[in-house]
Amino acid sequence: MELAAEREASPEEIRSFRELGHACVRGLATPDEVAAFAPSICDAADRLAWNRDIPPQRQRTYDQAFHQAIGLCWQDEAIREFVFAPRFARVAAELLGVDGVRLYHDQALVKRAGGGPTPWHQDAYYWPVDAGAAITMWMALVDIPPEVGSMVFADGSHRRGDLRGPAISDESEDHFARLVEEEALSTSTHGAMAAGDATFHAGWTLHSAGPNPSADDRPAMTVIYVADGATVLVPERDEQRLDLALYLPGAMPGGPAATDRNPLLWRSGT
Ligand SMILES: O=C(O)CCC(=O)C(=O)O
Repeated sequence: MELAAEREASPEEIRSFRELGHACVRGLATPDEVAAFAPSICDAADRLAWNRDIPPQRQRTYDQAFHQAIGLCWQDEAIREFVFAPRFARVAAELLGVDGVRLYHDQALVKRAGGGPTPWHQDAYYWPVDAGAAITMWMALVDIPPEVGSMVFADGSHRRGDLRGPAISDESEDHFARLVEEEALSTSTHGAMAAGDATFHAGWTLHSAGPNPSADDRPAMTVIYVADGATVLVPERDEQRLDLALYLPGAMPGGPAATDRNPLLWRSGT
């Protein structure tokens, strides 16, 4: 199945992303398209999640939130087609307002039936690239009911940059939940999702997600894009050093974020 047919980001999606730091794009993939790819993604996620075998007594909040499998596009050709889809990449580029985007990395996030909440965090905490040049797409691979829902975003938090909280953990949850409460930050969620609906959020957009009280797993696939022409920054912390080694192998601070693991996925006019 081809995911080549493109679509433009709408003015409302662009406004939402730029003003609020997040946007919801309903129906970015059709139910048939998702049905063609989801089994490979879910099967790979089940086999390859790095945190799938942690015994319950050693699981941190983060491990209880979801099984996380990274870099699936390099494991399976069908998944590569999904992750490299020009349709998704074009929306990412247009929301960011850039001429082209490259792959930063992909990850499947499967919140298990009964799984816990996703603590508040900022993705760019981990990224050795300018947060304004990168964007996360999160796509529902099944219909997600309201009681499970999608992410909760702190509106406009992307404009505040690094809020200097800790890595995703109980500590980040405490730190950022206090910030949200003390500053009475406005939050929003796009709520229930149909398979193929996606949200996009900016690197510094503060976000979290609720638990999964349902009897069904909640698989989602994410693709993180970096603007074509973005520069690698000097890593500030170990998490950024690790991301640099894993997702930009061989790239040097000051140089382009464009290794052979970062193919160009969409460029305007091509
Ligand atoms: O799937 C979730 O619960 C959270 C996802 C998330 O934090 C992200 O994609 O940045």
